[in-house]
Amino acid sequence: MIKREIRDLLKVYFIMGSNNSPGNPLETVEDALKGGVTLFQFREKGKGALKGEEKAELASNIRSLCKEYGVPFLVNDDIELALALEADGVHIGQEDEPASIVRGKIDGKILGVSVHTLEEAKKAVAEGADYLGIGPIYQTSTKEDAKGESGTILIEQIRAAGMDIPIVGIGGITAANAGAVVKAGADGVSVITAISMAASPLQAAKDLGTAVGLE
Ligand code: 3NM
Repeated sequence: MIKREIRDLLKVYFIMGSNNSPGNPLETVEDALKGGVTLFQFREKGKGALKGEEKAELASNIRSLCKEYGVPFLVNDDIELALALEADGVHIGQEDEPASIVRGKIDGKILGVSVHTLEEAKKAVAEGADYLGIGPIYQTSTKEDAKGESGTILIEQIRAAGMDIPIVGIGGITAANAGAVVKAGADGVSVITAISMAASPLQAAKDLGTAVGLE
């Protein structure tokens, strides 16, 4: 996939697992898809997360929904699940399998890598990342082991270093602060709470689209 397309996919990037949704997770995801999210990541982690068959079944149902709405579907960490579901890609963190190994396993699919320093960013690019996830930009309580909020400094450093890799910001992002993340040099924003916990995930997705300048 060419960089231009990935940049567009990152604009309103919705991440969710069953424990992020107060109601039926499939209904939440469908509402968000109707609201125009541009990319979806299945992230089944943390307290009460589903495992085994239940996890695979939910992932498969969401995968089908995303197909229906023409939105690419990524899986967090679980490469085997991603391959089994013919997902469009995988997102990994620094504590997961090295990007270079994952790249070899998912030839042709999208590879996203979370980075926290300029060095990690350079390494991820060299190892074949298609985009970088940078966060937490703002305070978040969604990820149990999240680092302290760092603002947009790293995004600015990466751009100042002349790197044009697609970037998405994450952590505590809402329609109110998403514009600042894009202004700092990100191509888009990824959110859990701002959509999954919204009274209307559809409206929340639309509002984020407007905030990042989506036509
Ligand atoms: N990764 P919310 S922060 C999944 O900093 C995740 O890498 C982060 O959830 C990182 O939009 C985060 O609810 C949680 O703040 C984002």
